[in-house]
Order: sequence, then structure tokens, then C-alpha cells
Amino acid sequence: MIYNMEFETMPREALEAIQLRRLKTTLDRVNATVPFYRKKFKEAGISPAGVKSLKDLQRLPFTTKQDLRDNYPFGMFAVPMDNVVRIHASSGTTGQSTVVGYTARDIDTWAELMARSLAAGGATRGDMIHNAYGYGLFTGGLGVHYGAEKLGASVIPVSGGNTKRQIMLMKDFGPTILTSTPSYALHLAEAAEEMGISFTGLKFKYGIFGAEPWSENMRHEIERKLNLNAVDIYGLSEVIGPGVSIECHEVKNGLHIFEDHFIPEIINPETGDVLPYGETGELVFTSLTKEAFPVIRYRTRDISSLHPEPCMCGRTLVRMKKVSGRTDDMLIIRGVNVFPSQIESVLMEINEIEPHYQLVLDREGNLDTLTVQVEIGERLFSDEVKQLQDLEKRIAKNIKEYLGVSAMVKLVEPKAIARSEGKAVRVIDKRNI
Ligand code: DLL
Repeated sequence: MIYNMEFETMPREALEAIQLRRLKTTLDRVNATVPFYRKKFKEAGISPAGVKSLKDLQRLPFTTKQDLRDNYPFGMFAVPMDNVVRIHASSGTTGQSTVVGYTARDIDTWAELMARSLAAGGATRGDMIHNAYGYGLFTGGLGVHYGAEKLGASVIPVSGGNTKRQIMLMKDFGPTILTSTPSYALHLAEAAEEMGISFTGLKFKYGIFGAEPWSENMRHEIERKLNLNAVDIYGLSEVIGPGVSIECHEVKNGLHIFEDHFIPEIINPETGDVLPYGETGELVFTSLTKEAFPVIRYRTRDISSLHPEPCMCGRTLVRMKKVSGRTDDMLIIRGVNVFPSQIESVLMEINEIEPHYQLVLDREGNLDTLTVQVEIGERLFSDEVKQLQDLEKRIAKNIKEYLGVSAMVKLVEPKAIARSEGKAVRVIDKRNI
């Protein structure tokens, strides 16, 4: 279902006219209210009045995570604190957390974007949404919550954790949509199995998963284990939270970006040059309607590409390719660049192993080493050592063949790898410890 027919199926020309108008308003406002932007624009020798077309956006300077940190906690807010009704913060897994704020209108905008997202992901007002994204400073829980209510669905605000109880609720209430990180979805599947409850007996139709990278092969694994249709949702606190883009459940090939609220660009992360449609690089977003925390050309570090071809679902919004990783997640193993999600993809092709893994980076002498720890099921674990060694070799061979990196593969016993209730920790880097 398309929640907002007018804006989601708008002809490009009309959309671009709206974008330009909103961009100008945003630039005027940040120039007047945020010293950081005023200074940056001045240094770059460009004034908001000088922005006459969407193309002129490219002349504006980027905003980085470091800029947000330098202005911690509220220095980037564009409204007085009196008008801020909500504060969230990013998890800070890659350093100090960043703080974002919302006015009452921002909360409405976000709820609308999440209602659109849930609808694109297969939800209707008749659905019951089991929302296992964490509630708190993280934007996942409350983001989905407000969107679900706006859509008119029933939302169960279960948050992350207390996994066994979640399974009981699923059995008793019969929710039809699951929202969580993909890694927590797998944890739920495992817990259900232990409790003797099968997802085939539950009522789930769609799962709307995001907040961390997950490969296409991981999608298949989740769909099989949870007996539902898995859709990818993307977003980040700095831009608004979840609801920046989502796959339509009909096509599931690229995530539609809500371009009436955000302008996406793909840049070469080294040079900052804007890349044409179809090329892979770093995603950059400019917000068009946010009041409390507007962002101008915010560098996400997420890697994707943009695709303008029309979609069968009817939306005219550009699609971004499933995020394959972050520029700062890239592992460089003896000179070869590889993303954790690529290793995940190779692992998920192997039937004998479970979808729980961790990558450990270390250094021997001057050389980086990569150890891939991956779980096997109970049944295999009792197999002969020789067989397990053969399996380790086979996995290492596949990684080398597909990705060109040498890895040590270590099969570990069931449950040896810590389960996450939110974003999974995939990489342990011991090189700087
Ligand atoms: O993770 C917002 C969110 C909540 C998105 C729930 C989807 C569902 P942050 O905690 O600020 O916000 O983390 C943002 O997570 O820059 C990406 O690196 C990563 N990320 C988010 N969604 C996806 C996705 C939320 N679908 C950071 N695929 C982003 C890959 C994702 N990575």
C-alpha cells in the first residue's frame, strides 16, 4: 500500500520544484540560526541566496560526524531549546555519541515517514506490529512506534531483550509484523526453537529489519527461519532515524528514499566528487523539512548507489542499493579491501553453519590476520574432528576464492558467539589493543 500517494508517486519535475523550495528555506534557516553553518558557508564563499538550482547544492560544504562531535551536545540545533520536544542520541559505537533533537513538527514528519515506510514494507492498519527495536536514546523503538500508530496499526512496544517473554507474547497475541534488527530476529528464532515453538505456527507476514548491514543471503536465512517476508529499512539518527528509505515489499530491490524530505547524493569518499546515478560511493543527505536538527550534505559513511529507474510498485522515488557497509567498517587485510557483509554473504552459502559469526582482526609481526569464527549446530558439533577441519578448509577456500583474502576459519560451538538485542558486534579488532 502507498501511504502518501501524492508525494510518493510525484512526477520528478514537481518533486524537484518542491525540493528546491524546501532547500532554500532550510539554508536560510541554518544560516540564520546555526553558527557552524554560517561560518562554513562564509568560508566556502557561498550564501543561501546564491543557491538557485538543485545542482548548486554541490557547491556547499559537507558536514561530518566530527562536526557534530565538535558541537556536542546541542550546538547544531537550529531552534531554541524551548521548541525541542524530544532528544535522541546515536549509539556511539564508533566514538562519542551524537545528539539530535526534534520539534513537535519534526516528530509529526518522522511519524509520517515511518507510516509510509511500514506501509511500503507490507503493513496496514489491520496489522499488529511486534516492535522489538530498542526503546530509548536509540531511534529504532520510538521511530517505529509513532509510525505504527500514525498508520493505525496496533503496536506492541516490547523493545529489545527479555527474549523468552517476547516469544510467549508472539504466541499469545499473534502479531503479524515483526520489527527488529536482523540479528535480533535470528536470536528470536533461536529462542523460539529452544522453547519448542515454531514460527510456522505464528502469524507473521512481514519483518521490517534494519539498523545494521545484512546481506541478501542473510535475508534468505531469516525468511526461512522466521517464515516471513523480510524487508530492509534504513535510516540514521543524524538524518531523522529509521524512515529515510525502505524497500517496497513487492519488489525488494533497492530502498526508496523519501526525497520530498531528503536529498541524497553519492560521492567519492576520497575526493568528495559527486558521482552519477548507478555508481557506488558514500551516501550524503541533506534534510529539507527538519526544524530542530537540519543537516546539510551530511556524510553518512554508508556505501550504496542510487537508481532512478521507475519501480513496479508505482513509487517515483529514487532507490538506494542495500547498504553493503560503512567506509569505516572496511577491513584491509594484507592490502585487500573487504566488508564484513561480503564475508557474511559467503558464510551464508554454506549449509552446515549457523548464521552467527564474528570476525577477529589481529596482527602477527607486520601482517594483519583475519579469523572468522562461525557457529555450527549441535548435531555437527559432535562430528569427527577431521570432518570439522574439512569444513573449516572449505569455508576458508570459498572466502579466498570469492573475496581474495586469506582467513583462518574457526568453527565454534553453538551459542559461543554473544547474541545481540540490538546491533550485532561483527568485528573485534585486536590490532590496537
Ligand atoms: O540505526 C536507525 C534505524 C533504526 C534504522 C531502525 C533502521 C531501523 P543509528 O543508530 O544512528 O540509526 O545508526 C545509523 O546504522 O549510518 C548505517 O551504518 C546503519 N544502518 C541503518 N540501517 C541500515 C540498513 C539507526 N538497513 C547507522 N542497512 C547507519 C545497513 C544500516 N546499515
